[in-house]
Amino acid sequence: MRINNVKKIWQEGKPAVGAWLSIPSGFAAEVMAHTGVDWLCIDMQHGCIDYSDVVPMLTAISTTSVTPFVRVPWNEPSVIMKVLDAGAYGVIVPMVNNRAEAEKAVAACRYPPAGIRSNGPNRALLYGGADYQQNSNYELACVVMIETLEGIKNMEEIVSTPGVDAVYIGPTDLALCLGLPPVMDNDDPKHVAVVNKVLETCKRHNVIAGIHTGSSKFTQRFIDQGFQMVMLVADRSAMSSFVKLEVNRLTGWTPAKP
Ligand code: 3PY
Ligand code: MG
Repeated sequence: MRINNVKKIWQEGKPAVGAWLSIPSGFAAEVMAHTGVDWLCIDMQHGCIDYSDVVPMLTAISTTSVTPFVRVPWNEPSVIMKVLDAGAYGVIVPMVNNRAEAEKAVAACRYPPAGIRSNGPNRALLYGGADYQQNSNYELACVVMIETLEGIKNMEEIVSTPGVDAVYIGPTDLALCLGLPPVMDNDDPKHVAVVNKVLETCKRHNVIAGIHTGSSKFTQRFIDQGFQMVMLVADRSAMSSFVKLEVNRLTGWTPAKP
């Protein structure tokens, strides 16, 4: 089976830097796959993306060695299984609150007897290779998100759930549940304290710590701290901020009002 490059990076103790896809386009995914990032995540939770968009996006990413992840809309086994069947090498599961929910996510990613995944890896077999079913329980990454008050309270039991490869922080949902504005790159001491606690808990349990950012400044900070799954930039914001920057460089012309 094709190896999971991100898991290899993790095993070497290095950070894997990724980017985020919310635009439903195979071509946009391919462009993002040629930028030097280790992984891409197709966001079915908040991106404008359905399953029929996910498949050509995975196909486009697989023209490169970038590792494809999908964030599923919810902790729903049928959706987790379908994105894995389409060739995702990892799933990111939002808003995981406790051990039972973490176990549910893990079970959907693994074939029996380790889990409950149903057999039918149609595109995954082409991408992963003929021995996919024998090795996918090991190669595929199950990443659960901590970003709710209940998740914070149950951090220890979520992080230590067998089969959880990484725990990923959603900074804006985390901020909201702490009673703060939904700021991505967040310096509020209450926010920083939880982020540090997730990192410390992951380190203690030998689980990869991950976090979403909105800038290279915060990506660098989290890499330096020891996070090994860090999201650097999203397609929508990259497109929008670069074009705005160029628009605002011009003189003798007034930008149009959207
Ligand atoms: C959050 O900020 O809550 C996220 O889930 C990032 O995508
Ligand atoms: Mg979130």
